[in-house]
Amino acid sequence: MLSQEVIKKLNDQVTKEMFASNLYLSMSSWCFRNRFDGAGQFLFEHAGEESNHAKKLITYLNETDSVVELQSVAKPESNFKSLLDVFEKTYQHELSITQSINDLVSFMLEQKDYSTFNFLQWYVAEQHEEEALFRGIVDKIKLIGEQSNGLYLADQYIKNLSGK
Ligand code: OFO
Repeated sequence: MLSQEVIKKLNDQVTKEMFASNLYLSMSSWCFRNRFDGAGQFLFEHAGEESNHAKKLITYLNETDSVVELQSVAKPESNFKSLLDVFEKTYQHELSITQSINDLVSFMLEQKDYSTFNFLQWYVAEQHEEEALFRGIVDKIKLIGEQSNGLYLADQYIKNLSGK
């Protein structure tokens, strides 16, 4: 049995994961519009992962007989300055999600809710991987350069990360 405060916080995290999913779908479409098909495909798949993160939380809430209250999700931005801008924003977004997960973890410890604390460890590990993944892409775009040839190579590099 989860406390009402824990249920509220987990529901809020569902909204954040759904926002991330929509944000990455929006970024994916910007990439396709700008002929970065590799990045578009990568972000499209990643949006699916974010939606799975939300579903995993919903399943946990259902398993604990808690009320799932879906909230409205804010409109993500749809215009970006460049491929680098897109991935710098994904990286910043992942940092904000990490902060949110860390806050949840601290809260569960304070509350002595060890079951939810344990459940959240999966998200802690996931955030570590995602931060490294997106920071790696930002670094690679900078390294390859933003000239037209460089951008093509960066797009191919990102394409090969699909599914990671
Ligand atoms: Fe990209 O992170 Fe969800 O949790």
